[in-house]
Amino acid sequence: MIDRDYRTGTHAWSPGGFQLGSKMKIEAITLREIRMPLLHFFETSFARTTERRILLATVHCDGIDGWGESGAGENPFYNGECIDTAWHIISQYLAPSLLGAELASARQCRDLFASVRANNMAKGVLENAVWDAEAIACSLPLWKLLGGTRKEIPCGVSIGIQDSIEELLDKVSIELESGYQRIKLKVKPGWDLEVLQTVRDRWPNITLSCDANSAYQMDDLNHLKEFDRFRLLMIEQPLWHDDLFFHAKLQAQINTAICLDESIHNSRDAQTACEMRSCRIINIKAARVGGFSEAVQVHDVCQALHIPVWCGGMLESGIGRSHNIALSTLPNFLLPGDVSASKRYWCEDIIDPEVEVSVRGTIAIADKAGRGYQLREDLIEHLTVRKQTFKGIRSAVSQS
Ligand code: OSB
Ligand code: MG
Repeated sequence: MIDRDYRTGTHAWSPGGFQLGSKMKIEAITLREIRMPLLHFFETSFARTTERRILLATVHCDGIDGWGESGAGENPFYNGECIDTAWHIISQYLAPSLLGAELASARQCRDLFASVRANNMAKGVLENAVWDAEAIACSLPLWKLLGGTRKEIPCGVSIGIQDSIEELLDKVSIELESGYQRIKLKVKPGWDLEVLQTVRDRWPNITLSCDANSAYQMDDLNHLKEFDRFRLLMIEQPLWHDDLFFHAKLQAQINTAICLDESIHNSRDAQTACEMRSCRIINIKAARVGGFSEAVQVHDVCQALHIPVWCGGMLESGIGRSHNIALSTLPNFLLPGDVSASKRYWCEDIIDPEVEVSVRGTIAIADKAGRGYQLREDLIEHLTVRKQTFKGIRSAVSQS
């Protein structure tokens, strides 16, 4: 059992742990950008994405390579970060702080990065790469190192805005046939009530939710009240990306549970949102909160306050996807996550095996050490358009 105290961040027992006195020395860090075209465009209230530009980081320590994926988008539209800001912050600030460090646990990354404000996705990709390495060094599955308990996780899908309702209905029906346990529809003004009504009429009993990515304002209160008739599991982030106060006002006036995504950057935000009743559900993305350590703390705060959580996604490649799966094994991940099969997004994923979802809409958790999925390094190399290795303090040894 792991006994976490979320107020102090201390652990009574560090799972796995290194042998007494042994530490991981961060000898070098490699950043790379890979490009992966999506099989189908993904449209939210803020943008349509057709090709991902993905930032991957590798930490090289004691002969072990740990990998992380940033989650940052191509543009600063979901939050204030994007791949290019993350690259800048890592190369100028975070990599120099981490290089040469001797760490007893990946949790120590937070202290090393504390002088840099915000930029959670830049911090998270490095911290998660260190967790990835730590799991291998401890010969433990990453999910066990994080404190996970599930051997199987429930999966949902997030379906973007389509060019027509007919195309959306086709997509929903394919995902339901695949077994997914929850359908989430992206909504925005003009793509909401009619769409939800059509889907609800056709499938009266499915678990349905929606995600507005901050597309509404308090002036839309009467409009948002109309969502109640669709018996949604939740409405995700209806209002401003940086708001807690007005979400609490809104939650008091609608029946549908609000789930917060963009507004939650750390465990204090989670506690504030829960205590203010800004939401009844929280979506956790390790990327958005700056890595696994904070993600676990958000989980623990919500668990203590009886707020269920689920794992969000950022159209990740197999590395981020495998990390999301590991996180989803923690006990308070009570609702199906946006953690779905590789083949929904990619013609080929960069991990082997690819992530597969059973006909019951679940992913089985591997008992292997580390992330549980091998990397296809040749494919990663082939997809790489930019790469930089940092070794020693502030010296970039190679750039291509
Ligand atoms: O709000 O959850 C979101 C993708 C990009 C940016 C924000 C979001 C999303 C998704 C996709 O909903 C989830 C997935 O990876 O399938
Ligand atoms: Mg969301």
